Amino acid sequence: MQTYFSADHALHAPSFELHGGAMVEPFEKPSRIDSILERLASRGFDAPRAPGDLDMAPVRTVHDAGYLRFLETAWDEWNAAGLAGDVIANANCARRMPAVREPRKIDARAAYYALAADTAITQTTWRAATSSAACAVAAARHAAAGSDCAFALCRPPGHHAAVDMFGGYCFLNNTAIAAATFRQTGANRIAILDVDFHHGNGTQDIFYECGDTLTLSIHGHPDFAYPYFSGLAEETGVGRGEGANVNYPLPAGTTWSTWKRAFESCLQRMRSFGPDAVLVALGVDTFEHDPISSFALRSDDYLRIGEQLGSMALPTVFCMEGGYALESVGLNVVNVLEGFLNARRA
Ligand code: Q9C
Ligand code: ZN
Repeated sequence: MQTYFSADHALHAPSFELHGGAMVEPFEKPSRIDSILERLASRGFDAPRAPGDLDMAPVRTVHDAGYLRFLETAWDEWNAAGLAGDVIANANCARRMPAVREPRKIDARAAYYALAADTAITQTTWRAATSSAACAVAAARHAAAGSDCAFALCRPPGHHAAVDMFGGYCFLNNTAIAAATFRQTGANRIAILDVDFHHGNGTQDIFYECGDTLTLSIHGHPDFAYPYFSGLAEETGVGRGEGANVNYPLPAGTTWSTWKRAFESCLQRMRSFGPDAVLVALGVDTFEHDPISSFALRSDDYLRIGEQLGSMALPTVFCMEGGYALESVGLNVVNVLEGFLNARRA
C-alpha cells in the first residue's frame, strides 16, 4: 500500500485551541503524523511518496470560490487589518439571523466562514491544507491507475470542511476532493465511509444532493458529540441525493460489538450501491483512550475494520482524519491498513 505524505503538513501548527473554558495546546498537532510514519516504517510499509502540487480542478468542484479565496488570504488580511495572532472566529451565523451573506471586514468574514471557534488559521495554514488535499489527489490517482489502494496521510484533516465552511480542525475536504479526482478518471459511483468518531458533516453537506456519491458516517450522537447540529439518522439526503446519505449516531461508551453492527450495515449499504471506488475517512478517535472522544474501540478492533474493508474487493483510498491519543494513533491506523492488506492477500 502506497502512502502519500507531505512534510508541509507541519506548516499548520496553531499555538492554542479554545477547549472548554481554557486555552490549551491543540489536540490536532504535527506530532500525530510522526507516530503514524514511525509505525508504517517499523511494520515494513513502502516509503511514503510526496504528492505533486495540488491540482485545483477537483478542489473547485467541491468548494465555493469565495471560500477558497478566504482561506488563501485570511491571515494576510487579518494581519494587514492590525489584528493580533492567528485568524479565529468569535462570532458565527446563528439561528434566526436574517443577514447571512459574506461581510467585508476580515474578522466578520472569518465569522461567516467558520462553523466553530475551535480552528485557527495561521500564516501558513493554506500551504498545509493544500498539501493535505494534494495527498488525497495523489492517492486517488494512484488507486485509479490500477494500484487498487492507497493511503493519503492527510493533515490537517478534512471531513468537517463543508462547501463553504472550515472548523473541527478542517479546511479542505480531502475525501470529497479524492472523489472528484476519481470522477476525473471516469469512475462515477463513489462511496465515502467515515469511521471517525465525529460526524462527517462537511462530506454530508458537499454530497447531500448527489445520488452518485453514497456518504456514510458512524459517529457519536449529536446529542452529546461535536459538531452537535448534524449527524442524525433522519438526515438521508435531498432531491437526487435522497437515500444516498446514511448516518449511524451511536451512544457514548460504544464498544466494538455495537460499533461493528453499524459498520456491517455500512458494508451492506455499500455493496447494494455498487460503487466504482471506496474512500475511507479514517479517523481513529474512536479509540478507548482518545482524549477528546468517548467511544471505546481497542487496537485489535482496527485490524477487523481493515479486514472487512479489504474483503469488499473494490479500489480503496484511505484519507487520514482524526485520532488524538498520540501513543496509539500510529498503531491503530496501521492496524486498519494491515488488516486491509491481509484480506486482500487472502
Ligand atoms: N476544543 C476531527 O476529528 N472539538 N475533528 C471542539 C474542543 C472539535 C474533531 C472542542 C473536534 C473536532 C477531524
Ligand atoms: Zn474526529
